[in-house]
Amino acid sequence: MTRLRSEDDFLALIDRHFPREGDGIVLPRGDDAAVVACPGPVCLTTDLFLEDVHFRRGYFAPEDTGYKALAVNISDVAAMGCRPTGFVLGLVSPEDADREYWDGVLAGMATLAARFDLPLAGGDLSRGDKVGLSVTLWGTPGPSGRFLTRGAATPGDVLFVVGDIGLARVGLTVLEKDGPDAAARFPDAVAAHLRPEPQVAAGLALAGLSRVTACMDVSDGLARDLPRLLPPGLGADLFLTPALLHPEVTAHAAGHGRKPEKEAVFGGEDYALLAAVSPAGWPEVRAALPQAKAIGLVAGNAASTLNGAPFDPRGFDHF
Ligand code: TPS
Repeated sequence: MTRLRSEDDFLALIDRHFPREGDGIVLPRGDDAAVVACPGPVCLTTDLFLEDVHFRRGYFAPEDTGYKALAVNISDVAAMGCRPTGFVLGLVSPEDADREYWDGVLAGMATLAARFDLPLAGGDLSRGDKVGLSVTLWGTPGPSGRFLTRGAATPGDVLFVVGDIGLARVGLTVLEKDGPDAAARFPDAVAAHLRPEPQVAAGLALAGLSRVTACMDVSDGLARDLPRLLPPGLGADLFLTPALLHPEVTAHAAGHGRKPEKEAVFGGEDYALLAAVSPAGWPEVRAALPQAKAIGLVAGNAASTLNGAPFDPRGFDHF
């Protein structure tokens, strides 16, 4: 175990993983505040990633920790139909998180940042009782100039997802039970939990389709997030067949005597996109994104159904 001796020591480690120069960086890291170029309106998001609230050191490799802290923020920008363009980073380190630990965290984060050509514009460090990462990320719209928002769906719109729902929650459940060994039996679920893939290309494509009425990323589970997508007073009729679900979701549900569609909607941390499109626009969505899966229709009243039966939205809540 090599201790990080000082703040300067930590900053030097960050410099080893993240170049100071980058697209949009007007003043490289090191001054009191960052100076970045904004070509026009940007979307801005922030998400905390805290030990024992959002992850456990027992089964998150340091590289996975850095990756996911950034990925969940990129997912928010993707859900706005934007591409991520830069970020700042706050880190909290307890005494027992050594240089090797942070080297891994920063390496995992830097790999993802490099994939999206994302410069690190600045940040802050502190000692604390547990590991904590705070990422603030901004992004710019694609060629359409449009930000994809929530709240503009209308009755009859097709609801669809891009990405797996319920899979990451299965990953969390098996990791909490079996630790890292869970990957042997549920490899995709564990990967979905540790390393969610932010749907940037899909979000940009959807922003270019004018018949897409609303979009968000699913972080608290479909049941809890769906009401947040829809305008007040509207519900949804969801139709979820096992064919729409990942085989590891159906297998896990079967092993616990649960219905697979319930396992899927009461999940969490999917970081899939959930969106609505007018019926005439659904073929365009399918053509642009063959992986998009229709899961239901926006209903004219607030009562939602799942495979024909009424269901109460609920999911994960920190409070
Ligand atoms: C140790 N969990 C944490 S955050 C979240 C969920 C479902 C949803 C989005 O959160 N306990 C541990 N690890 C976990 N991953 C969870 C519980 C589950 P936010 O609203 O902060 O974006």
